[in-house]
Amino acid sequence: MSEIDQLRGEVLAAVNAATDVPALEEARVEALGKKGRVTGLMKNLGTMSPDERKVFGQLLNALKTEIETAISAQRAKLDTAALDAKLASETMDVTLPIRPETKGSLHPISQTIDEMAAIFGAMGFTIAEGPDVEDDFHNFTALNFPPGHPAREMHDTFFLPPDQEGNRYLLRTHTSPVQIRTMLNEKPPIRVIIPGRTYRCDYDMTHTPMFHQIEGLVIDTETNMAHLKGCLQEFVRMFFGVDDLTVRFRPSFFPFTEPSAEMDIGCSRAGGELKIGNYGDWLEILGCGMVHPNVLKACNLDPEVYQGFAFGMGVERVAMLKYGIPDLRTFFESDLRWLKHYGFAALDVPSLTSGLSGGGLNR
Ligand code: 2NL
Repeated sequence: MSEIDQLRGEVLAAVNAATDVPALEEARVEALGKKGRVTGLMKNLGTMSPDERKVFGQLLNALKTEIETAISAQRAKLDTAALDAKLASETMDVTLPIRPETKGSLHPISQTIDEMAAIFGAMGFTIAEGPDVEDDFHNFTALNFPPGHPAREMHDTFFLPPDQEGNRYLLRTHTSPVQIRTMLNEKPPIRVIIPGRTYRCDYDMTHTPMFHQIEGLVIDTETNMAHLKGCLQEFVRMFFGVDDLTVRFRPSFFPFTEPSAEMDIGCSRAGGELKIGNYGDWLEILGCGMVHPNVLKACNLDPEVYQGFAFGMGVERVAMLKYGIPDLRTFFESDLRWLKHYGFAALDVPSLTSGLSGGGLNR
């Protein structure tokens, strides 16, 4: 008994006195290592009578757990202290002037979003924004995802720990929750675009865990598929700078639109080079459809009175097509050479009168 108490006192003192990770490891090995003091006592159990072994074994196991807990706590303390020290030593003066030789540039994602905003802005759309952390209602329920729908539980949604009331939060998997918020807060007519970050637990050649979407929503009393077609055809013509660019629609499915479609634009892949234009081949560019009556109802809009269209596209994908960027993952590597090559001059603000881009490439 007292031997164990003494051992406990000495080991815990050594653990708590450790001021760095190697010292802590030394204390651990001395107690719990192969030749450690606790391990040594455990080896003695075999020589004891069954009754003695039971009592002594339990005491040793409890001691072992106690030591392990103390080691973890001390480790956490050392880690925090190390991080604090690192943060304290790595401060920088953000008020210092930039180096005169450094030229900043706009990321192609920002430039692409600005170009889209200029086009849709000229058509009378405004920009809406919303939180990246959303709840089930805005990200799924209001968008007509039924309760058991795979997307809700899909392993590719980032869920946050539930709050005290048990409400589940997540990182939005699309920008659609912002349209829901817009419909709940504003009266039609509605004409908004929503550019922003979205998140899915996925990482490979063509997926990054954070990516950007731009979605659009029009709600009014007479809005129909012809408006959808005219609006999106005009958009791609302006965006790709091809005045007579043709589009085609293929039937598709999204829970939040009915009917749903995917829109293709004309292109050519001759010689392995992608060219946008009426060359006979087709390239998928966005998804769209008429807002599902259930979505309108979830936003307290009467589907007998209001209807509208919505669309969504991936910003990275469209930026890659327009600017010939071959690899998605390079968008987020913050490689200065890449940024210099693909970035845009800060003052090259896209507008329909000055032009969207091109002349402004920092090349
Ligand atoms: C895609 C397709 C789409 C929408 C997004 C939407 C939002 C509301 C209601 C109805 Cl609140 N629809 N958004 C509609 C159709 C397609 O995105 O491929 N995105 C990358």
